[in-house]
Amino acid sequence: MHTVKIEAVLGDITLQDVDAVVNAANRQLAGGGGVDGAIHRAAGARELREACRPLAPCEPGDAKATPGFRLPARWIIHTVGPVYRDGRHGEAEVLANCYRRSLEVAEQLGARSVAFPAISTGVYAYPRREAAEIAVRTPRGRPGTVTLVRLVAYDRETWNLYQELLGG
Ligand code: AR6
Repeated sequence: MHTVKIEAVLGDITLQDVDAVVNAANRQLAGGGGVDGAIHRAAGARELREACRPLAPCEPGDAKATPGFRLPARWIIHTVGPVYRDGRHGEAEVLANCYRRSLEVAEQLGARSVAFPAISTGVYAYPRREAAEIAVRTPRGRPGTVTLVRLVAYDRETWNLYQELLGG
């Protein structure tokens, strides 16, 4: 049994040299803005859209995999985060499910290293600190074949939160 290492980096998820990158997608898996747009552009928008079409819809908290196409990563795991309202509509549970399900799918693929963006903290307006707590806590101590979880912050505030919560 391996213990999973959790690390935080500041950077662009499309450049991560890992087995699988997670995408913060929408239910239709149709591409969009933010990290979703960046992943679609970098992977190859046409191929990725075609690969996603038969997998849609993806419910919030669930995750589905496609090839990584032109990304350094071999797979893309598309998950759909919660739209944040007031924290009383099960948002935390759905966000934790995104991390949990993405790791399950990674296991099924045989991926050993997985990079996550800060799911739901952009357009979906999840408060950064609460989201970072879930991102750090959910993969912790998880048994299985994934040995590296890399939390990719795109802004310094998120990176600082990850460092603080990881005790770095
Ligand atoms: N690498 C890593 N992180 C990034 C990158 C990047 N290249 N670009 C943005 N981020 P968002 P959501 C960060 O809005 O809130 C899309 O249109 C960004 O700073 O991408 O889950 C989908 O189609 C933020 O911290 O995703 C959905 O409709 C984080 O990624 C909707 O947005 C997530 O921001 C999903 O919204």
